[in-house]
Amino acid sequence: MKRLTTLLAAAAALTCLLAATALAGTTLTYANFPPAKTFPCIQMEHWKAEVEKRTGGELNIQTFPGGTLLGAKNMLRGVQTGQADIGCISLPYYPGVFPAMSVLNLPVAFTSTTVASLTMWDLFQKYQPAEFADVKVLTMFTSAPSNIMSKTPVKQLSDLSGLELRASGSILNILGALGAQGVGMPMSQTPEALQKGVVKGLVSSFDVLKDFNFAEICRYETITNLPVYPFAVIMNTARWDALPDAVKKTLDELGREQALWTGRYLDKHIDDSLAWSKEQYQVEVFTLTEAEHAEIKAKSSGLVDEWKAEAAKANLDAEAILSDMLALKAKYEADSGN
Ligand code: 3IO
Repeated sequence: MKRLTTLLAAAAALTCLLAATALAGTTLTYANFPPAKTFPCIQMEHWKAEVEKRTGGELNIQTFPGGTLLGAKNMLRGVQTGQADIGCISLPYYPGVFPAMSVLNLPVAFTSTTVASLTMWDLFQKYQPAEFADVKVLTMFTSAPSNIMSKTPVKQLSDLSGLELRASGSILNILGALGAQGVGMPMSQTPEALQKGVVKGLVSSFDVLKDFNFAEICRYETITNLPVYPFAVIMNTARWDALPDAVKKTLDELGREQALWTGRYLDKHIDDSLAWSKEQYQVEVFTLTEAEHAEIKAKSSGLVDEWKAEAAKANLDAEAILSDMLALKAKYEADSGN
């Protein structure tokens, strides 16, 4: 009898718990690889707040910054298999996996994160490339154009000779062509690599000077306007399919808005970060001559052909994707209000 009472009590408790869960709606996990104050996590928290507000609490998001649920390299697989419901990936960490959208990583001289992020979103909507077929894409955005942050001054291109710099994707090839020693690794491993001296600097956007405190160790910054890093926020397909239609609609409506919000946030934050670094650590900023920019361009041009060849192998219309990207870039550059 005592056993039966215990069993009934347990059953009642379970029923209450299930009812409470139903009332509170669905909770999805969202994994991210870099620390909480970096821009991929700032945009994650903004998205979470918008989603919870717009669905009236029907959908809740539990965020995991700093690789606490999935790291930079197992993010894609972790979302595909459902270890996390949602994850944020930097596409250059997956060479060969995203032949279409890696076009955003080419040296085409983006000057604004907002322009690059909206260009990426529109291009994805137009082509819906097969490389994302087994996940649901919630939003896309890019980092700001990449520059050199280093422990020793890079005042001119010849200072790059043999210099070990952390990067990912196409920037590694560009560094090689310029005589530097590109070292490929995710951003989340870079603090340790800089500390240990495995690398003497990195090539990324200036937000990281403040958000990772890289300004302390990398006192020299060189404006190079190298490619942006494209990102995607992806969701497990089965979890997406299980969402109510109204929730799906809300999330779909947020896709472009989130790309725009993130672009604007980062463009502004780049300026804040550089100003903070000058004040806090008196970092020096070097600019290159026009001839040096021309040299970078000339030595990077082969990358576009390499990308085209890779895209063609994946049965993509490379010429169309590239020209559409450049047209979108020009359109958004002309439209300052975006
Ligand atoms: C980046 C990645 C993680 C956190 C902050 C960041 N700012 C710019 C980037 C881009 C980058 O270097 C990368 O590896 O994705």
